Order: sequence, then C-alpha cells, then structure tokens
Amino acid sequence: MRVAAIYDIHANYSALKVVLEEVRKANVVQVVVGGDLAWGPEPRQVMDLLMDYKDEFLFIKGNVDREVAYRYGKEKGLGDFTAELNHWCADQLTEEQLKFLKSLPEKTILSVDGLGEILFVHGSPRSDEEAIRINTPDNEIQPMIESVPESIIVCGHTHIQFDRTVGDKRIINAGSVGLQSQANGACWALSGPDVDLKVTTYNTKEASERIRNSNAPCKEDFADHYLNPPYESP
Ligand SMILES: [Mn+2]
Repeated sequence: MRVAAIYDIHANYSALKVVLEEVRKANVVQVVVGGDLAWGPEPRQVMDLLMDYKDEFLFIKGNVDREVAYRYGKEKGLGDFTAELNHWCADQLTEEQLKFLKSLPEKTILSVDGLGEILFVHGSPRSDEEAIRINTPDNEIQPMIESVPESIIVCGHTHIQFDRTVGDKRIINAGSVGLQSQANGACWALSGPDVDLKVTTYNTKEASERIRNSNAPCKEDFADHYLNPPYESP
C-alpha cells in the first residue's frame, strides 16, 4: 500500500492540478489531504476540484480551514490581511463546501506497507496550530508526541519538507502543495515502502499571472510568492 500526503494546498489551483496528476501516476491506494485547503487566491476552484474526491481521499482539518469556515476576523486577534482573506475565501465557497470544512477530523491513521502505522495530523498531534519545524529542538517536540503510539507521524503546517527522527518516532513534514517555502514547485510526500519527499514543478509564471489578473485580496502577495518562494530560515 502506497499513500500520498498532500498538505497545505492553500487555494493554489495550478499546483493542486499538477500534484493530482503526479499522484495518479504514482499508483497509490490512498491520498491523505492534510488540511489548509481554501485559504488563498483560488478557493472556489480548489474546493470544486477537491469535492470530486470527497468520498475517495481522506481529509484532515488544518487551522485555516476552521478560520475560513467560521469566518475568523479581528475579534480573534487576527491582522487585516488574514481577517480579510478568511472572509473573502468563505464568501467564494458554497454552503456545502463550508460545511465540509467544518466537518473535517483532526487526524487519520493508516497502515502502510514497509512502514507500519502512520499518524497524519496537520500541525502537531496536540494541535493543528502547533508547528514542528525542521529545526525545532527535540526536547520541544517530545511533549507533543509522547502519547502517540504510532511510530511515524506525518505533518505539515510549516510549509517546509523534512524527514527527521525524534526519540523513537520518525516525523515527516509533507511540505506545502500551494504555498511552499524553500522549494521551486509543489511539495508533497509519498509513503510505502520508503518515504519520498516530492517536489513537482508547475507553471508558476502562468499561475501567478492568473492570480494577478483576479480579484483575490492580497493577490500581489500570492503572485509574488509563486514566482519567488521565500527562502526564509525555518
Ligand atoms: Mn496550517
């Protein structure tokens, strides 16, 4: 059994399309969509496409799925950029799509050939807002994972891929399909029997042009990000 983990799509339709084509070629039996689906410049296009797979893929919830679905704003202490985008994204979606985002579970567990039981979460096993980064010290990660029985944890949220060992756990960050840092392409992970961290290139020029010509808020920020993914330190 091979499993694809596609995380942090962030409403990037072009990136999602190419990743789904790659996933189809990879002969997987299951796809886990790791949350943060619709927060970004093309929420409706992305959700319309994902809804085609709602009974086929396994979905888990990311922090911004909640923020969009419940229209979090300044009352939650969010800045202008995030508050505006949460509301705009929610306005683009159908009632059914908003209901779907609200219904997502926090985790899923799969048994994968050659690897064993894998726990899939968005942030950390404790919270979809808690970050496990490539350089987070082991002693900070220990309390996040101490009650996890599975030997492998797949997470996302921080948009930078890694594969590291903390204590007796292997932790894999699938990276971000749609809003990647430190990679020139859409990032995802393939598991079974090995773990492959994938970077699928796509036409970022075309994607960013389309965003620039759209009416999405903060469109220049997204268009620039697609062309020049930030190489900030993790
Ligand atoms: Mn997130």
